[in-house]
Amino acid sequence: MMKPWKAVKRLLPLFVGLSLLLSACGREDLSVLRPQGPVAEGQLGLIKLAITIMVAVMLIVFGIAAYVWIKFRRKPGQNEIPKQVEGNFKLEVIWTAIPLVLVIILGVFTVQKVFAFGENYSSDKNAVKVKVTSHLFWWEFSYPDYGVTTAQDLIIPTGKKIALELKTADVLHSFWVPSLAGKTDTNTDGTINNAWFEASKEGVYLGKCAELCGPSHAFMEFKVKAVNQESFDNWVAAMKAPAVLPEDPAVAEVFKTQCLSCHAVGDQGLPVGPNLTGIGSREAIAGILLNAEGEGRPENGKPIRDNLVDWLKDPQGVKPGNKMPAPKEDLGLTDAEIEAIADYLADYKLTY
Ligand code: HEC
Ligand SMILES: [Cu+2]
Repeated sequence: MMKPWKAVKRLLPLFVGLSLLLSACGREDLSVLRPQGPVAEGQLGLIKLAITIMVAVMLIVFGIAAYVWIKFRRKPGQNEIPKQVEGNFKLEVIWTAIPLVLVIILGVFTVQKVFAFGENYSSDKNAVKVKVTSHLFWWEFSYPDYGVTTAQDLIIPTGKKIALELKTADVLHSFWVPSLAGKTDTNTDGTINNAWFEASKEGVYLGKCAELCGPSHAFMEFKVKAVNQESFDNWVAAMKAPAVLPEDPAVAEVFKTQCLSCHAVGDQGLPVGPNLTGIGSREAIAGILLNAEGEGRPENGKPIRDNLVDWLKDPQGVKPGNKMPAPKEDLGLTDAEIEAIADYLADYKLTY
């Protein structure tokens, strides 16, 4: 037989590996354990309540079991079968009633939160309404009350309810910002899901698509950037300003004919792909190439111009299966034109 310490030594790496795996290797920005707003806080509260009840039940049940194993062990020389007991009415009532009470406690708090967090605030005057549309593999955010549309970075004011109306443009995706709220699916049957959240503090919160949707599902990231009310108002005003186009007329012409057939900047272009207004101020390019100037995780980022060049030279390399044609191979741009457009987009910043 294996000695106990040998078994421990063999199993230790497994347990270390599993605990790393279960902690998602330390992606703190994707943790539900660091809530940054009331919805995520309430959801974490439910997790804590359930875990507390489960741990208490485990301790009591395992404690009684251990007591029984030791107390009623077969003693040396004891050969007769012990007295058989069954059908103790009092005990059976107790162990039916206790779990019932526990389940009722869990149920009452859960149902209460499910209704509170499923509340539709889209006609609330104090809430900021945002229409979220998921696309393979990017996120579109439009603000019907302000007449602006953006992509990848959802800009919100702190301390306000954000009333989300979620739908998809293609397949099933799921909207998830772990530090602000749980997941909400974007349905394929045309129905709209409502959800809301609120960010208590300014900051950049990582969001992810939480429904396997295709080859670049894992790259379908976005950011929620919470700013103060004044910055938010400035951002809206800057988004509504007339479009800024490349200064060089030849570059502007290429950009208008080859890019504005799918993208919009300011009041120009078409909304097939992500809106590019003020893309120079974004946290990331295509949601996944982190910009060094951004606030998200700058230590991992590259200068925005380099990210734009990486994307424009090989969009399929960055996000396999995405719907953007390759500027060089498919749209016939030269390297010089691609770099000129990258310069222009990197400089297209919004002050807010
Ligand atoms: C056929 C439509 C189409 C054309 C034409 C097109 N794009 Fe795109 N573009 C897209 C789509 C769709 C995406 C989103 C890809 C993804 O993230 O899955 C995208 C993404 C981008 C992004 C990243 C956007 C973001 O929010 O981070 C940039 C930058 C971009 N395109 C620039 C260009 C430029 C410059 C041109 C012209 C040379 C161009 N695109 C032409 C469809 C198009
Ligand atoms: Cu998705």
